[in-house]
Amino acid sequence: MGTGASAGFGQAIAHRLVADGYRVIAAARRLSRLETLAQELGDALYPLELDVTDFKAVRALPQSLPEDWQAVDVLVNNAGLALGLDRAWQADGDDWETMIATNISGLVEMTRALLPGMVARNHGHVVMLGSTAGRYPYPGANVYGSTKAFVEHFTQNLRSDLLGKAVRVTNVAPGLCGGSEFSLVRLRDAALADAVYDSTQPLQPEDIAEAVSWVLAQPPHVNVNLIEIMPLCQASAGLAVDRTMG
Ligand code: 8X3
Repeated sequence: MGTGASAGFGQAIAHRLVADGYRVIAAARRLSRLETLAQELGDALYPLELDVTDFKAVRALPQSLPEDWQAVDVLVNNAGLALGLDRAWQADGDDWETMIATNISGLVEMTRALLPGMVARNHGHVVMLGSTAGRYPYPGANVYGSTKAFVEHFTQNLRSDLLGKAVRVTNVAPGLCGGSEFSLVRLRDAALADAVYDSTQPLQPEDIAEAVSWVLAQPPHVNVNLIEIMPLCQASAGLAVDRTMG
């Protein structure tokens, strides 16, 4: 099952995993987009209208699914968003709460809902979509980056809890990635969103899907804890020094 599957990474991951032979539950808020995906991908894809911040609906999983879709082996926690690039003292509190609700609470509730079945079957894999923003701070990332740092640490804490079980957990942490609604959602302006990728060759959702596919395809004794991916045109460029206060 993958969340946020109606666009961007989630849609590319759904395509890739169906091509890999998985039956995929594609979950997202926008059912009509999922139905279009189902038309493309056929019976291997089950479209599920789901808002990961609707904790009642999430907690009803997997029993609320049709019986032959209930034994979920793989959860791809992809649903997430960034809102705004304002400095912390100017940022919108509602934006912060929305990011926390989706990127943290939605992700942990999805995990809590599907993990018991994986543990009972002693078989499963939870893949998180983290971010380089959870590893390297930058101005304006404040709460977004911190939600992704939570994702990374939650992944490693799950690994601790799951030691001795055949259930794997991985954090896939991409950097600059185009081809999705990420920057449009964040900046709420098409021109500003386009400018993020100006004169770059960013990652594409298919690159992320390739990483998820590879992680899942590793032999059962291998757990990939973390994959960090940046486009060649991006690097961590060191710490900033202010020279106006000296
Ligand atoms: C997306 C990467 O650099 O826009 O999580 O924060 S970045």
